[in-house]
Amino acid sequence: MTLADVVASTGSMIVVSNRLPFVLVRDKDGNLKRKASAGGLVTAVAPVVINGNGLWVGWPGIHLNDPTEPIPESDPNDITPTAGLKSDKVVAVQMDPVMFDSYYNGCCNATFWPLFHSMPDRATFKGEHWKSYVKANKEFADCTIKALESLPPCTGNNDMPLIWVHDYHLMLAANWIRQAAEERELKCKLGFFLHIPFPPWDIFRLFPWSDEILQGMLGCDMVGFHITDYCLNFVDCCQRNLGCRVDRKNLLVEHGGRTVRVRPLPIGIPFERFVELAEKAPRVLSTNQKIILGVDRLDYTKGLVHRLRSFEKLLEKYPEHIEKVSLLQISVPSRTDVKEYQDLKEEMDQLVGRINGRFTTPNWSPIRYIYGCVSQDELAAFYRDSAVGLVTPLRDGMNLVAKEFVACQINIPPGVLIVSPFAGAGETMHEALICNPYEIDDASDVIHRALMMPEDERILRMNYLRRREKLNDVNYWTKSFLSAMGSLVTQDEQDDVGSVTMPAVTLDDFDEYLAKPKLPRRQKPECEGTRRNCLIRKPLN
Ligand code: ADQ
Repeated sequence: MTLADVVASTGSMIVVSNRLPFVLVRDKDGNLKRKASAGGLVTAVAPVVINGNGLWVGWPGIHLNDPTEPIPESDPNDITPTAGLKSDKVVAVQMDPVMFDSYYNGCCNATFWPLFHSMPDRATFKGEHWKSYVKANKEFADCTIKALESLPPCTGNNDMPLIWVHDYHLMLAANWIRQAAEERELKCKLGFFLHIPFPPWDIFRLFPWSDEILQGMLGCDMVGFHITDYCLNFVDCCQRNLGCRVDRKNLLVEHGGRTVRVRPLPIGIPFERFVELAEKAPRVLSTNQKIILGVDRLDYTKGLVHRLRSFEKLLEKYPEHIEKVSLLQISVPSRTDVKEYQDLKEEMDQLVGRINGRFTTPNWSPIRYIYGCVSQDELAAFYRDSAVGLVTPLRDGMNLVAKEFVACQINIPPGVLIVSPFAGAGETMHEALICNPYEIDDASDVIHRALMMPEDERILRMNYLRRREKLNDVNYWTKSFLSAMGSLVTQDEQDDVGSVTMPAVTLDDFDEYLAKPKLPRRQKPECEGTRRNCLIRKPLN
């Protein structure tokens, strides 16, 4: 890769998310080990973090009795406030476990998750959870300020550090980061991205502290959502809750003497990585039956019960599919210590049993149900070899499974994607068949149509879907974020977001970067070349 191919942020990036891009786990001897996470977010922002010599702030996935406990491969004499991580690139947030539980399981998952998915009946509103949420966000804000202080001082607007706060766990942090940065005369730009839907005003206002949430988010210079609908909901709430002056057409909100940009930034997937996986993955399914595939976290927003009922209706209404078609549902366990999720598992187990009991023949079972995590190879093989991808959440910010399914559809003729209009993916993947998960009868007709679709129509639809996802992949998403922040450096003023490429960074590269040992306070890094073509900062270490 040449310098000219590379794009970077104009300043260092600090990513702030509930979780660090790895978890700390204890091995059988009780020693701490780091285990990398392979999520899309990590793949997307890793190149920008590395190129800008940036940092990551987040919870390391474990509560340490002694937050200074070193991990074995580090220098035990080096006591730092990074929970033993000893890295210059990571700020690990540590909290009292009871407070963390109240913030994370209480406010984030029992209040914001259902409320923002427009399921207010499932939401609980407790003052003590809210207090913990406020405290936790303050803690994240303090750690982010420490991270900001550790960066070399910036010289002007062009190399201002960029702080990127993620998701519904941290909707208050930005305002405190801004205030503390101003007090310390530290310059920075602040951006926020919400991975789940932003609800309409009549739902949002049910939350007793909704004003505070908006004020927290408006601490940013730019607030991003997956789709325009969520942006408009947010703008509407700012106007109606806080009385802000807003511009709906240009998605702008005036607050505290500043203008905050609101932008739709639909997330993508590492498309080429999924194509490669699909090309290499050995066949896992040995069957002549057509497979309808569902892949989800076991969560009530994903519409799994409705999906099973639609499949049952399909077998009732269209018995020609009996012994010819199976539903393969892969559900990854999620929030297993929460009663609602345990109840959902129980309901799914019973429903699978009942439908299988009703339709199974000596040579065939209608539903194959895997409750667990599958490897990326296996997942790619399932996506590739299925006739129908069934993505029918009741509500979903985007839904990456729909995108991964089309990336892996490399066989000719390809399969068919069915997607819910209540997922962000349903808004953007126009050539998929749209299916309202609440209309069980209608949904069974859509599945039948997908199973019977002629080859040429399947090819046409899948070609369009794949082309779009390839163009709008996860790197495009990161570049769009940088561009929306005014922090995208390109070779040429004429370059648009799509025409610049990101350097490929493997998870191992990123893991190694994050493990870099703590050094004395850094000086300003040297740049290669003049400001105009100073695309990569030369790391000091
Ligand atoms: P999630 O609610 O987790 O994400 P989704 O976008 O579907 O939902 O991502 C799930 C990921 O988990 C996919 O990458 C998928 O491959 C993986 N996965 C699911 N089941 C699996 C299994 N059994 N084994 C292995 N892997 C499995 C939140 C929001 C979404 C939004 C994303 C990204 O709720 O709406 O799309 O963030 O912004």
